[in-house]
Amino acid sequence: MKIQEAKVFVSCPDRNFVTLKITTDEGVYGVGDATLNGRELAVKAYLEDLIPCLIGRDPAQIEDIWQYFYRGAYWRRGPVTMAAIAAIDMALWDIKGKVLNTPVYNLLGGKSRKGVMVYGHANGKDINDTVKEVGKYIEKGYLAVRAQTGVPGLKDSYGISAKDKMYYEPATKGLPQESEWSTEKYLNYVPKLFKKLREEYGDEVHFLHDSHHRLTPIEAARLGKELEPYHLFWLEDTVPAELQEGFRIIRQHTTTPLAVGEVFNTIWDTHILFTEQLIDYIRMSVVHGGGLTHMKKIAAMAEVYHVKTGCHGPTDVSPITMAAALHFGISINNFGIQEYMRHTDKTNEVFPHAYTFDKGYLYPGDKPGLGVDFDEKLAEKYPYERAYLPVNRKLDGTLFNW
Ligand code: GCO
Ligand code: MG
Repeated sequence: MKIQEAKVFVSCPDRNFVTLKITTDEGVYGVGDATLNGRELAVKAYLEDLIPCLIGRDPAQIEDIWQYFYRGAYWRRGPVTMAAIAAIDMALWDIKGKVLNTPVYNLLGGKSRKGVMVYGHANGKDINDTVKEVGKYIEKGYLAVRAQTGVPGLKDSYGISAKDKMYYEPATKGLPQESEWSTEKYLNYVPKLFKKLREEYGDEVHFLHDSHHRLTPIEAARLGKELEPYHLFWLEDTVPAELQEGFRIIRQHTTTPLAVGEVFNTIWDTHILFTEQLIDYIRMSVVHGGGLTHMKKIAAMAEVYHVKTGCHGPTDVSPITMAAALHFGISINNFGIQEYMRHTDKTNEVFPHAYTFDKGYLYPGDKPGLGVDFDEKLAEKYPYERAYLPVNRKLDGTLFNW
C-alpha cells in the first residue's frame, strides 16, 4: 500500500480548523488535525512543504515516517512543526486501524478502563454566577468541573464566555482584542470561589482551575496553599513554563496538584518537570504534542515519575484530536482526566464522529480507525476566517501573558 494523495483544508464551521486527509492507492483514507489557534495558515503552509515527501511512502511505517519528518527536517520542535507532524501521524494511525479493521485503542494496547473521565467548563461574571454554572454541569452528570470566575474591577478575565455562548471561545475575528489583568485582584478573589463551591456541592465532585500562565512561582505557591482546604483535582498553568525549574518553588510550598503543558510540544519540554516530580498532570494534546506516536512516549516517561495525563481538549482542537485523545486515554494506565469543552453542532456536522458522552465519561466508540470523518463538501461552505487570540495588559498598560 502506498500514500497516493494528501490534502490540507482550512475551514471555519463556527471556528477555524486545519485538517489533513491522506489517501492510499487502495482507496483507504485517514484524517488528521493540525489546528493551531490563530496560526492556522502557517501550519497549512508547513504541511504543504511536507506533502511531496509523503507521496509514495508505505502508510504502515508510522514510526519511520514520524522520524523522517522530525529528524529529517534538521530544524526541530515548535508548535507549527509539531502540529503538522501530528496531523500526519493521526491520519496514519487512522489508516492502520481501518486497514486492520479495528479501533485505534486496540493498536495502542487495548482498553485499560471503561471510559474516559472528562471535565467541563463552568464560568460566570462573578462567584455567584460561577457557582450556579457549576451546578448545571453537575446536573448533566459531570464528575469534574473546571471553574473560572470574572474578577471584580477587571473588565474581563480569562475563561469567561459571552452571555449567549455555550463555551468560552477566546479567538475573535479581526485583529487581536486586548484584555486587562491584575494579579492582586485575581489572587484575592479566587480562593473565595472554591470555598463557596465546596460549601454548596460538598466533597465528592472534582474541581479544577486554570491560572493561564499569569503568576510567578511564588504567587502560584501562595494560590496553591490557599486552595489546599478545597482539595482541587488540579491547579493548571500557574506560571509560563519555559523555565521548568520554576516549578521547584511552587512544589516546595503546596500540596495542591499541579497541571501544565498545553503549550508544550515535545518530550524535551517536560523532562525536568517529570524527573524531579514537580507536576502531577501533563496537559499536551495529541495535535500539539506531535501525534499519538510522540504522546505514547511522553505518557510512558510520565508514568515512571507518578505523572498522569490530562490532555488539552478545548474547542480549538478539532473532533479528530478529541477522538485521538480518547483512544489514547482509554489505552494507557496513567490516564488522569480529559478536558471536554464540546463543539458546536456545525463543527460536529463537518466532523461526524463515533465518540459519545455518558454520565461524566466519553467513550471512543468501536469504529475501525479513529472513528471520526471529515465532510469535505460541507466544509467548503465554511471558508477560513482570520481570527486571533487576545493579548493581555496589566492595568498600567504593560504587555503581559494572556
Ligand atoms: C484550556 C486552555 C484554552 C486555551 C486555548 C488557546 O485549558 O482549555 O487554556 O482555553 O486558552 O486553547 O487556544
Ligand atoms: Mg488551560
